Amino acid sequence: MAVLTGQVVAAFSRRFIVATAAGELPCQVRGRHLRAVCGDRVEVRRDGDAGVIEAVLPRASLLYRSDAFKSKAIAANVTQLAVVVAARPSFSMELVQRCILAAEDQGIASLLVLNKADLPETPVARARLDLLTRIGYPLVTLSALSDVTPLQSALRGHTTLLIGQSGMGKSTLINALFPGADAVTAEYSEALDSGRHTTTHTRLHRLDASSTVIDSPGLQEFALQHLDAGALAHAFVEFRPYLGQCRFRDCKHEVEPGCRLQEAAAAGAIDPARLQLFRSLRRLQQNAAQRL
Ligand SMILES: Nc1nc2c(ncn2[C@@H]2O[C@H](COP(=O)(O)OP(=O)(O)OP(=O)(O)O)[C@@H](O)[C@H]2O)c(=O)[nH]1
Ligand SMILES: [Mg+2]
Ligand SMILES: [Zn+2]
Repeated sequence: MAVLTGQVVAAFSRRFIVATAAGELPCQVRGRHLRAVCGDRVEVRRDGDAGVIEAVLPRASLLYRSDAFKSKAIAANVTQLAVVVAARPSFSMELVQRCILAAEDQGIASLLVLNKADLPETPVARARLDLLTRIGYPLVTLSALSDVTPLQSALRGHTTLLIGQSGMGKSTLINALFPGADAVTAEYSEALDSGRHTTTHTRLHRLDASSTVIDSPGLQEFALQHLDAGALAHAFVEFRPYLGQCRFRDCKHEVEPGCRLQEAAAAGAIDPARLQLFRSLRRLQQNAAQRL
């Protein structure tokens, strides 16, 4: 029985597809404690047409989201997050920012993708993203139904995770980038069921030897309970120059005198909306900590 190395390209709850030099193998994991996620590099013991994941190799990054009760790994070894939004259905700027904060915590760069540029409401959606483009997050505007070349160069050399709410067009982008991927897409109906998403599992696609793209199920929420207050502040990239500079070492950046973040917000160096978001997320964390 040969031992192969490979990469997890699809993760269902306890079943996986691993791409190896010998092709794609359906796999299970050995034992109860080993956890594998999409993007993981693994050692597989091959047994005929299937395999068993024996070991997960060290991860460069592990992106996860949480709620008050549990954390859930989304993908491993991601080097770039592409948050996909569109003018329709409407998107939540807070959700977009939460995704980016989780990525920053793992040292993962983020890119904004404004899809469905053919929709007439696109300039309004574009204006909402200013909050993030001003900080320096790059934005690619395109229409997955007509031309994805604006996105292609941004994907080179990266393992990119496409993330976002249902109906933004992540799987449509995948189909345009990978003719043959045959990812299921569907019109999103807010009226039908707010918990519905079309894509139900993560799937990794290889663009070239050094570039891969991962499709993921639509998000309804993205909690950050796994970040403590310090990590949360650090995840706001534009706060970093001010951290550790407040008069009080345990400054909560609320109403304390000598708070460098409040000063920076008053001076227009950071956006007050971002400081507000930091405060509300921090309060959420505290409430969760009290419940436990
Ligand atoms: N007008 C327009 N519609 C688009 C575009 N891209 C995708 N759509 C449509 O948007 C709908 C949702 O697309 P999907 O690709 O299924 O969305 P998704 O983000 O993968 O959704 P989940 O898998 O639920 O997370 C489909 O009806 C697509 O045809 C675009 O560029 N322009
Ligand atoms: Mg999808
Ligand atoms: Zn402060």
